[in-house]
Amino acid sequence: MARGRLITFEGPEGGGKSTQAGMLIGRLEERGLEVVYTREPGGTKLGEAIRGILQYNTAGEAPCAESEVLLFEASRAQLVRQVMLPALERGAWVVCDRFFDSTTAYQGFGRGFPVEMMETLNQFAVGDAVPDLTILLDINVSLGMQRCAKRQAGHKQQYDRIESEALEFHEKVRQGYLELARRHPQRFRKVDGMRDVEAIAADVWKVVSDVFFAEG
Ligand code: T5A
Repeated sequence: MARGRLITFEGPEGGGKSTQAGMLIGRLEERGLEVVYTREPGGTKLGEAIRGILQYNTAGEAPCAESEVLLFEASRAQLVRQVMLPALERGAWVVCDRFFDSTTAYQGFGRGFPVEMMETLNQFAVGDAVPDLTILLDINVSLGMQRCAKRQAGHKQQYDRIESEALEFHEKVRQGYLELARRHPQRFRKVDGMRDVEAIAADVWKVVSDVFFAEG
């Protein structure tokens, strides 16, 4: 059985990653593929517990910036061993809502930790589980945050700890993603996330088709 494929969605807040991941999975399943959806932080019992700590301080206090990095990596290491590698090895495709590029963008470019250090930690956490394709849903920060605000109002929720960061932080994250896409053109494809859902989904499908299903 051929190893499956790993596709990750990345980008600033509110870019539509979860929406587009769901739509892509539908299309892949229509082709008869087994698809596993997962997300970061989370995707395992340990990872979901860490998600609570990172987003809503469920340990009773906020992690310091260094702990934040290591908690994201711990969640990731567990997800890779418990979910991703077994799925890929049995030939399933894995669609992951955020992966290690989020640490490089948020904790590296956003918080200001050295990007090379984040990449070393990412590599330790994932081993050879490197995405075959990373779709960067690019969105300007104010539109992304407007979408998040609308969703929060609908669910009567508060922003989580990282969403609550200043716009300047989120702008650094966005610029960090654009830099990563420039540095890794063979793996990254940038899609404009500022349009309607169907137009974005059409572009996402075109990218996936070109990368994996092109004739010849
Ligand atoms: N983080 C994560 C790090 O700092 N380091 C790391 O290493 C990792 C892995 C995770 C947080 O952790 C940080 C990043 C995040 O701050 P999360 O709850 O998983 O938090 O949230 P995100 O992944 O950031 O997801 P978002 O909340 O930003 O949303 P999505 O998934 O990008 O967008 P989606 O699909 O949920 O859509 C958001 C809203 O917009 C609407 C949707 O209906 C929804 O209400 N929408 C659109 N509206 C108009 N037009 C469109 N095209 C739309 N698409 C979606």
